[in-house]
Amino acid sequence: MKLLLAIVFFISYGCAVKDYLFKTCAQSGFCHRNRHYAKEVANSANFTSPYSVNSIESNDGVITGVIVKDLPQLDVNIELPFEITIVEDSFRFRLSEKRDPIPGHVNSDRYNETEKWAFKDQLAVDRNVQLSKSHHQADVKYGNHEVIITFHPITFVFKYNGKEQLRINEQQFLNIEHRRSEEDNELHLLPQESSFDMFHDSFDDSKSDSLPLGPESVAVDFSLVGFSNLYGIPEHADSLLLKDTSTKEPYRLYNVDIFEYETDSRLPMYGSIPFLTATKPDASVGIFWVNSADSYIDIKKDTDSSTVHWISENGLLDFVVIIEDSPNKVTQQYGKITGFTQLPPLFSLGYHQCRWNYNDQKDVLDVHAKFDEYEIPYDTIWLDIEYTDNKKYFTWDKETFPDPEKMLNVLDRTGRNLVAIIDPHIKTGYDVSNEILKKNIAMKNSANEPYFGHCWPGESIWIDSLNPDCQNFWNKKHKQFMTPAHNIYLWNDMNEPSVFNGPETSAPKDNLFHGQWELRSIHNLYGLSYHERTYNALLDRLPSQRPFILTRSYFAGSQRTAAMWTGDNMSKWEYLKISIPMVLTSNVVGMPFAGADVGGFFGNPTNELLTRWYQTGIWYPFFRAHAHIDSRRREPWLAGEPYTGYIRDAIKLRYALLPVFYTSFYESSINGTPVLKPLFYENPQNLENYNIDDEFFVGNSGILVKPITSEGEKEVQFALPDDEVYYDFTNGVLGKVYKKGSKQEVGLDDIPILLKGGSIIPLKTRYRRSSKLMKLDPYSLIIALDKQGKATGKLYADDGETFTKGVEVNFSVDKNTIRATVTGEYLPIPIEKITIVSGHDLVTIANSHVNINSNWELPFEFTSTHIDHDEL
Ligand SMILES: *[C@@H]1O[C@H](CO)[C@@H](O)[C@H](O)[C@H]1NC(C)=O
Ligand SMILES: *[C@@H]1O[C@H](CO)[C@@H](O)[C@H](O)[C@H]1NC(C)=O
Ligand SMILES: *[C@@H]1O[C@H](CO)[C@@H](O)[C@H](O)[C@H]1NC(C)=O
Ligand SMILES: CC(=O)N[C@H]1CO[C@H](CO)[C@@H](O)[C@@H]1O
Repeated sequence: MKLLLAIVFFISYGCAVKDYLFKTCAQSGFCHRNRHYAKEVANSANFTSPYSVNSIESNDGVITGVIVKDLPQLDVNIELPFEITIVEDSFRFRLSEKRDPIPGHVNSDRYNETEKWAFKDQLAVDRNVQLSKSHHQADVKYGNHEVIITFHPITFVFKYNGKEQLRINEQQFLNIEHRRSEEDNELHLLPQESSFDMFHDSFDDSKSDSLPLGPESVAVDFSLVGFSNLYGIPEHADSLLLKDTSTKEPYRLYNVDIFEYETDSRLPMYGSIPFLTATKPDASVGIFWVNSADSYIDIKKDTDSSTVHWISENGLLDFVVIIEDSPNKVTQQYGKITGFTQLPPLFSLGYHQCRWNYNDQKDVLDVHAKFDEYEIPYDTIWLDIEYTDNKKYFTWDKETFPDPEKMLNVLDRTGRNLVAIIDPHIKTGYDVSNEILKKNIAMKNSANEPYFGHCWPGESIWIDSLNPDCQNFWNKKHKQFMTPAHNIYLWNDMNEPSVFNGPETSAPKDNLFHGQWELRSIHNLYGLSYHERTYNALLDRLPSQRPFILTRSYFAGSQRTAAMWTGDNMSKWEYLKISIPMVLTSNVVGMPFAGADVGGFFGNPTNELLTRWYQTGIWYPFFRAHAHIDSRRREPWLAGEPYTGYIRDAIKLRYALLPVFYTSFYESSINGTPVLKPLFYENPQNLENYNIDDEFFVGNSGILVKPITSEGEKEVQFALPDDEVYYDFTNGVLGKVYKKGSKQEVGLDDIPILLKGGSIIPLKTRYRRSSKLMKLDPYSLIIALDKQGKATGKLYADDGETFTKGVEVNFSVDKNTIRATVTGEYLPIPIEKITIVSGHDLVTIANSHVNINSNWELPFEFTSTHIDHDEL
């Protein structure tokens, strides 16, 4: 969020700028050591790995065994027990370390609860897995999959449909840094190992982050056979396609409040999802690294394959390998493990108006009224930290917000909502923090005393949201603060956690949480644990209402309960451009409810940039404008004509497309389909699609978009993912067939869109002030026939608010007949207009006044030709 203030804060405390630079791999003990190890192993001709499989057996579908780490200079073997299970049809390997407890307060086990947060509730375990073994190897078979495990040196070779797809530890980078004392350390080192920063973190001595458990990292390599296109592992301000890092910094996953960064960067950001995918025309793989500690990922690409070296600071060596036919199926399998996105309440797919800050109640209601005056729909207005009494969450500033209930009621009259911010840092010295201390549910320092740090309110404590005991308290606080309004929702910011005076802008890694686990082990899932507590609190308050929460920090599994945005961007063209691959990446890894601040957070966009950002932002699954406190006001009407008109048109187009977005989210909530979908998902056969990240589809709707993201752009040229016919659909208006390779002229009012032949899309085109007021509006159908004269499409509709399932309608057209098949129940689906286009004809069946409430058919004929066509 608000980094300028943070900078001022640091400077006023006399710290140098370099204090808040982030660790590079070379400066980070465990990354440094593992890169060093990999290099030495790769360069030594006679390297013999110390690891071997000592035993393996199968018991009721669960395969267990022990890997031994044998150090010849020691008399001891380090025992590393492992388990292999087939979860939701995918292969999971989980390895731990047998350790003797260390006296003292720290939990000395390896952290093994990442799965409790990342996975959905109940995973299906396939008990039909078959194990056969000989002296040197074992063979694991499940479905069309086979894994050959060689005992020494250890390798796993994965075959799918008889073809080799993935090899694990082929490079022998497997490294499990076992428990040892500092005194004995020399004896425990292999010649290939470095002992850099094993017992002391030298990065920032002033912040004195201790390493009470010494070295504990886990690492291994994955060779992807025949794959050179890799995706995922957000969050980074980088392209959709992952890059080779042999001569660069590795990708880092460590949730931080980053504020100095460049695009084209592997630096860590606010969230992390340790899921990497790779695709080629006949197969796709996914690697889900189940670890919530600080992690680095090195990628090396060769002409026809890639190697991934994954390194985490501690925890288990725990990963799931997914191998399927297509990228869609990989995303789906991942969702079967971590859960699919919640279907968001309908309002949250509308337009969100935010800035830091709307100053008072009157300001909020003025902005609210201006939307109607300018006939611009919106659903939600947001309050940043200044609404509180001196940054004390769960309070209102009584002077500026004397009657929040009245304000909420005014918003409610036109179906509008409020989102207020509540962060995990709690100011010291008022009843909320006093109660947290009394109940012993605060994050602790390494001495197991409550940790005090600095954040927006000044001195603060942090709620330990890993502690189950905090839930009742959190429920109670939310109930008190939010009652009785039903149109208020929440924003969870700064939950990396961001700590102004901590190392790397976060808390010290030796801080302690429930179960005596170090922050080091759980760091990347703290944000998830926090927004899940908030989600549960909202459900506790209103059990039948779907909650809406925006979170800045997130982890694998966050999609179940929250939306994310890409943090604090700059009002510059390059940030508009990079927002598309960032949101696409989030969709590839199962977190579709994502967006970037429209307009950019810092600075003042030109009117052209602001207009283009709205025209792009309407496609973000999460569509919110936001601005820094020092940025000039930029609500849509302030730009003036012609810009305000263009922005209004863009927002109205988003509202017309709400049925498409809602249906796409519905599909995503049952099978993980991306809402913003990269072209290679639509057609993995065409290799040209693999590197396109400035174009995308909206779910499976057939809507293909290429936003304008550079200044002064006058024309646009689409890349087409396949040989189907595509119709021009600029600004949502159906036009001619788009001629492959042609350049179209675009004005500042134009949003370039194509509609794929074979699609049927439902729209709601009447202007209303909010999505809630559109509830009973009739639909229009747009039908674009494919080369065979056929089309299909989907609509999902429900009350938009509760958990009651609604109606699913499958539309199809064949042989000049429109058909609808209906499952489920909701209000009838009224249709007022149907437009059908084929390569040669366009017919509009206006005023069709159909009410679909059960299966339905309508024959049609092409009567009028409105379109002047180029050849197909
Ligand atoms: C391995 O090779 C290195 C030189 O590359 C040599 O110094 C070392 O003694 C060799 N070790 C073994 C076990 O043969
Ligand atoms: C973690 O390890 C502890 C101790 O071995 C065990 O009791 C617990 O069930 C494990 N938790 C998970 C999620 O595996
Ligand atoms: C709609 O189509 C999907 C496949 O796209 C199918 O799974 C579903 O059963 C269909 N529903 C109806 C009501 O025909
Ligand atoms: C979409 C977008 O522009 N995101 C940027 C927002 O700002 C953060 C830095 O604060 C960048 O990292 C993102 O790339």
